[in-house]
Amino acid sequence: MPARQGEMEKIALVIGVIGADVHAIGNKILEDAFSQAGFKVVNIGVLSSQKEFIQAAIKSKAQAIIVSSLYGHAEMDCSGMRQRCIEAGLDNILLYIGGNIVVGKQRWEEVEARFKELGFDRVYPPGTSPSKAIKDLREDLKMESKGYKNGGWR
Ligand code: B12
Repeated sequence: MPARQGEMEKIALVIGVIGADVHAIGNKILEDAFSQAGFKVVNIGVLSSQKEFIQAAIKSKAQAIIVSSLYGHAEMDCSGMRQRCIEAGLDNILLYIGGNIVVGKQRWEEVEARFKELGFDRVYPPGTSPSKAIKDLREDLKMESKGYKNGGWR
């Protein structure tokens, strides 16, 4: 039986918390927020490796990987991730990251620049609402011009 049109056309996202990080609560909130915005959310949860993000993205044909990191070690955990995406054939996948991505307080412009250098398309400071990332996804994936009312059906 064919899937309903809306189900067929939902844009898939992979979300998760990278590295040895166990902070689980924000991850559940992000799952709810992206789901309610109409995206198909593949949540790989906490303690996720780069490989697990990439495999989930391949399997789900995701258009974006949304990385969370709360414990401050994101730079180490995300090193080489863009290159691994490319090697896995995910040439154009969007990479977003947010949470508390560095240890302590550092100048945000410098933090953002370092993560852009690592290949992230969007880098969010602590406390950023999921709605900001949803707005950016709509823009970066050109959803409006492609006729998407939200993450789901056209
Ligand atoms: C609860 C908590 C814990 C619990 C986690 C329980 C669990 N299973 O979830 C426990 C006790 C296990 C814990 C342990 C540790 N923690 Co802790 N923890 C917290 C605390 C108090 C709350 C986190 C939380 O749930 N917040 C509520 C949720 C809703 O918010 P959130 O996680 O920030 O997520 C939101 C946003 O960040 C954002 N977001 C997240 N990802 C993304 C991605 C994108 C793209 C976007 C747009 C937005 C976004 O949206 C989310 C939803 O609104 C914070 C302090 C704080 N007030 O935030 C410290 C905190 C995160 N922990 C911290 C630390 C240091 C640790 C430990 C290293 C402590 C230690 N020495 O052992 C360990 C690390 C353990 C590990 N391996 O991960 C630090 C991190 C410091 C840093 N990055 O510089 C914090 C900030 C405390 C502090 N001020 O020092 N912790």
